[in-house]
Amino acid sequence: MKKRVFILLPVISILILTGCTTSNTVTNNDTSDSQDNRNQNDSSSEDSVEVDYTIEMSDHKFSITEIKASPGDSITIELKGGQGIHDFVLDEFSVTSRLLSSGDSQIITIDIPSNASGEYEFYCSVSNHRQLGMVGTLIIE
Ligand SMILES: [Cu+2]
Repeated sequence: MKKRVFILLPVISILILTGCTTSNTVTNNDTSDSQDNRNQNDSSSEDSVEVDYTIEMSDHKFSITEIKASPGDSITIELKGGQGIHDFVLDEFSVTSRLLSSGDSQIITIDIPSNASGEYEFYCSVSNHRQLGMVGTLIIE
């Protein structure tokens, strides 16, 4: 019986302490408001950037080498730089990304004409990366 009392006492004191600290944060409206704003910003940025593909670029390849889309689609690709410096070029639809190195990223949008079909090659235009196999295929079907 005595042991139970010893166990309960610290639990009760912890409850009292946490009760005090939570009531302090509730009365402090500034902190709770700023947390709400942060959450809203996070969700809105996710909403505004709906990415169809995320492609990482490293020496000397794209992490995804096959992209599929339908005529009239607008596809969004997030490019992430890795090892080396690379870009993403798709001549037929006049798409050229910035040069991206490790830590860089860029979101590009490819507007596919409604009369487009077939396969189109995208590639990295840096140095001889295309010849080294840094290519991929956009398949429109
Ligand atoms: Cu490259």
